[in-house]
Amino acid sequence: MEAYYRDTWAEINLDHIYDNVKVMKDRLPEGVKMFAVVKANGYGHGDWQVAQVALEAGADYLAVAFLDEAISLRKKGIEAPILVLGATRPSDSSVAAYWGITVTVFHPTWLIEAKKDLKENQTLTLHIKCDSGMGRLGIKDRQDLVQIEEFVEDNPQFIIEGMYTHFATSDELDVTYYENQYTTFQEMLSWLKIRPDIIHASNSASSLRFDKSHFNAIRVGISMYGLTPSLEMEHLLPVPLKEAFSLHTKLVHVKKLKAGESVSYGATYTPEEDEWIGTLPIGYADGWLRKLQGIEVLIRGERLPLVGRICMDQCMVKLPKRLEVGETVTLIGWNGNQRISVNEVAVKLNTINYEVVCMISSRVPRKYIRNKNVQCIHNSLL
Ligand code: PMH
Repeated sequence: MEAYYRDTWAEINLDHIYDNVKVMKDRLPEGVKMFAVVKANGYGHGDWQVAQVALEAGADYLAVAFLDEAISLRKKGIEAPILVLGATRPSDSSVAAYWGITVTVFHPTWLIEAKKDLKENQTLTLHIKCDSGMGRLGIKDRQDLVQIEEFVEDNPQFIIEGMYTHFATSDELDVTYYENQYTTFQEMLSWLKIRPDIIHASNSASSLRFDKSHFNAIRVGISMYGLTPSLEMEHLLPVPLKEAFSLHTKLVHVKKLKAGESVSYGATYTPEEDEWIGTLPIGYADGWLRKLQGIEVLIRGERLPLVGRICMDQCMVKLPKRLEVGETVTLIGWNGNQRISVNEVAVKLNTINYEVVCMISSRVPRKYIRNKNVQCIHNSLL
């Protein structure tokens, strides 16, 4: 049996992810840990595969958004510590403890509820989340932190391993808001009676720009995938990053359209002269959104525009001449000596690179490259 039966696939270069983790880990002072953020299926790259290679390259801890993502990694054999960054329902505490997963506590009442669920012989490891200015999850008041510490003192089933916060603007050139958050978090740390082992605040942007906010761990997502946290700070990246995600398809049909004939739903594209048109088996259900009408793709190193509306499963490309069915078409990545970057697609969509890699759906099989060879192929359908 083949790993997939369609001519569309994403290629994930795990060698690049390895190099990105290593180059960032090597910059850190001795003793500073690295969390590899593999939520959202490793930002669309594949959580398990990215987790494996990140750990190999020196990451110490994994981070995901919610409990299901953490359990999924455990079920695939990942034994490294995993932190759930988002809210875990207190009624799922015993499940988290069963799988040995660290959860985030962001309010004292959460602990009271969680205690009801936890079995007597179970322990649950916690990181306290502080809201220093993100306005999302986290304690803001000293009293809440005191209550959390007191509760844990009286309930040894709970272990406070870490305390953290998250920056809202560390990828922006103006550092005012970042500095305010940094100061607020420092103050929150001073409220603690006992300082937990792991203090962390930095995402990719702040860990690459501000050494002072390393504390003793950083949480790295986007830069591990080889992408800049923002275009604004791209020139400030202290290390080279290698993009890991590329997206490819093949010409499945090539035909000549006569002048005046149209392409796709709405007949929005009508060439004035006879024109060669190629059909590609990728569409908006794969995450190649309708808004990408008009973007260029690469064939034999040449930039060619998508014409007509993008359909659910297919779209059409304007060809310079008759080309053969089976020709490789690159939507993201290198083809010949031309490249379409994730950022180029993001700009076209008026969004950020994070969203582009996350939006390529699970219908698209992922081909993993390790040590320059295809290591495995993951197809969520078969
Ligand atoms: N820590 C937390 C709490 C996060 O939410 C994220 C990313 C990271 C670390 C990693 O950030 P980086 O990818 O910039 O390195 N979270 C999100 C988010 O919620 N929306 O976009 C990125």
